Parts: sequence; structure tokens; C-alpha cells
Amino acid sequence: MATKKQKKALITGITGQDGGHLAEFLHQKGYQVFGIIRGQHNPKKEKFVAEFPYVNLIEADLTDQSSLINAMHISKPDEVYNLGAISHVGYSFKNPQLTADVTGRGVLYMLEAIRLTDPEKKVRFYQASTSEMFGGKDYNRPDKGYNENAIFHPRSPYGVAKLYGYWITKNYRESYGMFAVSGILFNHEGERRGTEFVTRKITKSVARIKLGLQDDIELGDLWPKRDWGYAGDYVDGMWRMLQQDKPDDYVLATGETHSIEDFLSVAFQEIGIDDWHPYVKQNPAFMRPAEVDVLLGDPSKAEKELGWKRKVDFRGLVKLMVKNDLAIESEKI
Ligand code: NAP
Ligand code: F7E
Repeated sequence: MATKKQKKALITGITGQDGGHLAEFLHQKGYQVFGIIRGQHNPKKEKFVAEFPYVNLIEADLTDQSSLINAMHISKPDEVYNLGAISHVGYSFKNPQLTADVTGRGVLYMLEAIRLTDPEKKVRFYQASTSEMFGGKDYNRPDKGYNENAIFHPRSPYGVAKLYGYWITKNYRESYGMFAVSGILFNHEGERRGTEFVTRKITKSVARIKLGLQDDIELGDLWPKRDWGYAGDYVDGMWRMLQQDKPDDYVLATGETHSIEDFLSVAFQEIGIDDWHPYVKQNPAFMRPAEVDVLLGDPSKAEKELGWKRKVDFRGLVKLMVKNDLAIESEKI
């Protein structure tokens, strides 16, 4: 009996938070997974190979068109997930040109690599678009949250670069008939989140405070609100977008928004502290030249058409992150 052909996926940004979740998810679904790793000596490689021995790594860079074409020739993928980016909003203000090159123009290079190597247009392309394209101002925020038709107003070099990636993806779909889609994802976090992002910075610090390894946390603005979900839930949504009959763009979000103060409150409660204020100092170094005030997403379209829904809620997310960091930090004692 003929066996079903094993599907192949190529992931850029494989060493990032979502790259790890997606590699695991696709491997469990029986995919052969290829991942792009950059740099002549990437310090993340050794740990990555130990955790994901089944991923075939290819050396390439989103700013190097020929390396992406080479990656297409080696992997011959059915699906390409473009997760690679300069993804830290604060850092993008300090390195705006690099952000434009990687997070913006890198999308074009990946699309061109597909177009040039896949004349039959069989490859399906996922672009990691973001709620940062909306900007979170009062005037453009619908009551139910941002959906796929909301007005864009990016507030950082990162958001502007991502908007280019969003439009060039749509343009390649409309111009060349490629199956190219954007997932407009609101913040998603978890055990693999980088410690430079506020949620993981808080949960790691809270764990260390509990264990007597640290006295306090230095943060920037505490009032901004985010629609925070769990990264493991969101990679399922990415995959679902590429399994549809027709290419389209979707918002993935929880439909709830919480401030950083709310996050602090739940995280400290997890270690038995009801008042977090004495443990938090504000440092202007962590504030941004322009802030995104409130992000709230409306995932109705994805829920209806993709059958996707987030499983982990806000409290569950904070709990799992604190628990994970307590386990990691305890081992250091
Ligand atoms: P992340 O942890 O910051 O990972 C970013 C990845 O991009 C890393 O693997 C990094 O590789 C890679 N990268 C950086 N520069 C590159 C280059 N020049 N060429 C190739 N790869 C490069 O990000 P994430 O949280 O997993 O997010 C995945 C994607 O979704 C990103 O595009 C992000 O902007 C977008 N997004 C994230 C969220 C969220 O809440 N997490 C929400 C919406 C959209 P190195 O390890 O070598 O640095
Ligand atoms: O900041 C505030 C900061 O860096 C969240 C990326 O994955 O999600 C992420 O972008 C909020 C902001 O994430 C600190 O000013 C206060 O208001 O964790 P963050 P982000 O900027 O929302 C979107 C959807 C993406 O697409 C991005 O790639 O927290 N904040 N104090 C702080 N933020 C950080 N990082 N560090 C602080 O000390």
C-alpha cells in the first residue's frame, strides 16, 4: 500500500520562541522540518540541536537572497514559515535600518526565493505579521478589538517594517497567485520566550526573588495593555492558515487585554506576595520613544474559519511561566 508523502516545512527564525514551538508541532504531525540558522558561530546552535535533533539546519540569512534560494533548493518544502525577524520593539528604535533590512526586506527576499524556485506555485507561505502594525491608539481601536479590517498605525521601526512585510506578502498573493498569507498575531508568550521581553523578564525575576537570588525588578512603563496568549496555542493557528483552500489573512488573539501591572500582580501572587510595589523600580532606559497603549484582538474570523481557539488563559499563562522559571532558577542554587 502506498504511504502518504511526508510533508516538508522550512522555518526561518527556528532558534526563536515560535520556531521551537512550531518545529515541535510540525514534527509531531509527521513533517520533515528544515530550519534556517544564521551566523558562522550561532551560540544557540548547540542547545538547539540537543533539544530538536530531528530538525535539519540550513545556514542562511534573511538579508542574503542567494542563501534563501539555496535553502529552497536543499529543503524543497511544501510550506515555508517566515518567523525570522528583529522582533524586539525597543531594540528596533536603536537599530532601525537593520530592522528594516531583516524584518521588512527579508520578507521580500524569502518571497522571491520561493517565486524563483517554485514556478508551479505549490509552496505555501506564512508571514509572521503582528498586532504592532495597529499601534494601539484610541482612534483606530474598535470596541471588540482589532480585526483583519482595522486601520494600521505602526508606532515603531519594527511595526513599520512588519507593515511592509504584510503588504508585500499580500502583493505577491495578488500579483503572482502565490499561496501567501499573514497571521496577524497578538503577543504570545511561554517557557521559550526571550528574557528581553517583559513577561519573561518578570517571571524570571519573580522566581529569583522567591529564591533570594535577586531583590527587585527594573521596568519601564507599567500601564500599557497587551492581549497575551500562549505561544503553543498560536503555532497551531499558523499551521491551520496554510491548510485552507484559499489563502487569506487572520488575527490570532485571546480577546482579553491586561496591563503590565496585572501581570505583575498575578506573578507575585504565585510566590505568595500580594503587594508587588516594593519589588518594582521604574527605569526610563526601558521606556520607548513612542509607546503602544492598548492592544486587544478580535479572533472571531480565525475561530469561525480555522476552528482555532486559544486554550491557555491569562492567569494560566502567568502561572506556567512562573512555575517554569522557579524550576530553572532552583537548579542554579
Ligand atoms: P524571536 O524569539 O525574537 O525569534 C526571532 C528569530 O529570528 C530568531 O531565531 C533569530 O535568529 C531570527 N533572526 C534574526 N535575524 C535574522 C536574520 N538576519 N536572518 C535569519 N533569521 C534571523 O521571535 P518570536 O517571538 O519567536 O516571533 C516569531 C516571529 O513572529 C517574529 O517574526 C516576530 O516578529 C513575530 N511575532 C511575534 C509575536 C510574539 O508575541 N512572540 C507576535 C506577533 C508577531 P538568532 O537566534 O540567530 O538571533
Ligand atoms: O513589551 C513594556 C513595553 O517587549 C510589552 C514582540 O514579540 O509582541 C512583542 O512586542 C510592553 C511594552 O513586547 C519593560 O514598553 C515595560 O509596552 O514584552 P515587550 P511588545 O513590545 O508588546 C508583539 C506583538 C510583537 O510582534 C513583538 O515582536 O511592556 N515594558 N517595561 C517593557 N518591555 C520590555 N521588553 N522590558 C521592560 O523592562
